[in-house]
Amino acid sequence: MALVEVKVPDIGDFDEVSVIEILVKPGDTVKAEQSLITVESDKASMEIPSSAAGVVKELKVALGDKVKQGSLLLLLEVADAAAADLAGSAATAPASAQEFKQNEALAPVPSTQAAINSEAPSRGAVEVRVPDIGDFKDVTVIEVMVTVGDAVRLEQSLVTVESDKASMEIPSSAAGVIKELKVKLGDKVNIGDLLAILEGVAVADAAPTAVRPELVEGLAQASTLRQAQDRPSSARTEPSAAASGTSMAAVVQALPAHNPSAPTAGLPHASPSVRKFARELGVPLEEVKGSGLKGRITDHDVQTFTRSVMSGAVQTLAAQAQPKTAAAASANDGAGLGLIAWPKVDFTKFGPVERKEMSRIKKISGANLLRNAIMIPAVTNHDDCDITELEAFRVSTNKENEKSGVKVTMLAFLIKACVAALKKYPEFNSSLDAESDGSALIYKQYYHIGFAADTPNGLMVPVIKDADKKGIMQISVEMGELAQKARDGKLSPSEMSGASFTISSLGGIGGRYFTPIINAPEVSILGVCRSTMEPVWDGKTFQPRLMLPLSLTWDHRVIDGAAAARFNVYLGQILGDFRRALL
Ligand code: CAO
Repeated sequence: MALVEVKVPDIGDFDEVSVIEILVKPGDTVKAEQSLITVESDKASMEIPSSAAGVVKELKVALGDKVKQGSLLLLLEVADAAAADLAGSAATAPASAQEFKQNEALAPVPSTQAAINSEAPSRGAVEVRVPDIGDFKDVTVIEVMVTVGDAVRLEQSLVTVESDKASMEIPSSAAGVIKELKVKLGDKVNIGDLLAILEGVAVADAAPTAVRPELVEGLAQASTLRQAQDRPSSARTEPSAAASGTSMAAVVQALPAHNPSAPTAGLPHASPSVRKFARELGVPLEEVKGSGLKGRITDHDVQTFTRSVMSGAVQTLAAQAQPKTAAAASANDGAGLGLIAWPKVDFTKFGPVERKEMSRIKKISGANLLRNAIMIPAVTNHDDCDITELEAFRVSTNKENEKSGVKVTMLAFLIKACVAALKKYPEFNSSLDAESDGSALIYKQYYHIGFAADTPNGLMVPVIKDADKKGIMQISVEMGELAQKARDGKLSPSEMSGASFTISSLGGIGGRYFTPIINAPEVSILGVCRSTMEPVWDGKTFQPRLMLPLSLTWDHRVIDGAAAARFNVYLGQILGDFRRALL
């Protein structure tokens, strides 16, 4: 066995191209001509095949690397005889590069295109045809990037065509407005086929060469000459020839037919520009469902996928691979989020320890909290409100009702005050519509308020249904019952579901402010801490006032900071004087 270096073949004048896919890994057995990597310029992509059969020993490139002719791609272990042959076969290995070279040559050929444009039906209208693609026959239109009425720039991509080895975008030979499209998805096209008719053409871009017969003739001759030079026998051409539009037909025909069992078979189909777009957004193309011909992924598919992920309607596989429990989160290496690994520490080195399994509720709520914390662009507004009179009223009410055994809590007032604020600012009582990829809001016309309850087993969120239709006393009673059920672990699923807004009160415990995590798919949550008597300036003197700290967390996709501030101010006004809720 011998070790052979596999390098980037002749790709013409292209200085550097990006490695966008690596189709093999160390240990893989590859056949001669099996695709190893995909490289891409800004106009075309191609797969670079192996020059020999063997076993991949070492990869020398990574995704995103820039490579050029002669760059080392990988080390291949091949049989000795094959290694001996390889030097001789090296000249044919770069053949595939000619395809790429030609693909690239396709894009910037306005001069050749201008020649074709000489057949324009009238001045101001230009026919855009398939440029010189040599003997390459019947390429399929896999993407039409423009529609009638679109204004296009010179060299703006109009359609993407695909052979069995490469896809390429065909640019417009002139600037103008698309008057007619002459191809549709799935059509087979060849050199010279009419793609579109432009009108209102920017004559400066296209006309000068298009209407000069002597130049047209010269170009036509040059084109004929090139085709004659580029017969299969001249599979290897000089880079300069590629740049001037060398035919790729001979080279393409010399390539092996696409092998569906090769590693490329499972790869998503998308044009170079769509791949680039997906990479910029960090979208894993293999998870995107293509709506184009034969499942081809379009720009729109990438946008739709992104919206779905942002709204929470869809999770990427990486997100799904995230831990199902908070405990697992700490064990996870963070790779799914592209984070550095979670520290793994042997705590026994520092002192005695005891390991205890987390409760089932903590594991479940932890996983939900993790998702909500990561996926919601959450902001928290802190504010204080004056509840001096309200607390005095609450205390006196409880004294009057001592015999009834019903204790009115501050939380019951908070629930009623929140209902009033939710009615005034309905987006706080909404959810992103997961069905429409998060591009619409569902405004709830009910007011079911969840409240966080601290239980021995962990955090639970029972829900007071239809809080708008209930009085303070009824809410207080119901809250006491639900809190007790939560502590006893006896809450039914229906008693914990359907909340449109949640309050988390730490008032009975203490603290100043905190940043509660939104309970998705709700879009906001109110955190409340312990009220304290504070000196408040009334314009003349400092007055002792009971101030309640409020922390409102909101989803910035749905709510703006100004709306959040208004919500908090209004909530404070209601708690300061409940008569305002009647206005
Ligand atoms: N400021 C000052 N005192 C307050 C207060 C506030 N904001 N809120 C409640 N209190 C007082 C109450 O008046 C009560 O005092 P008395 O015993 O003298 O009447 C005492 O604190 C205890 O109240 P409570 O907590 O039993 O009752 P509650 O209605 O305020 O709350 C419940 C009920 C279920 C929400 C609460 O028991 C609880 O579990 N809170 C924790 C919620 C939680 O864990 N949130 C964090 C979620 S994020 O991890």
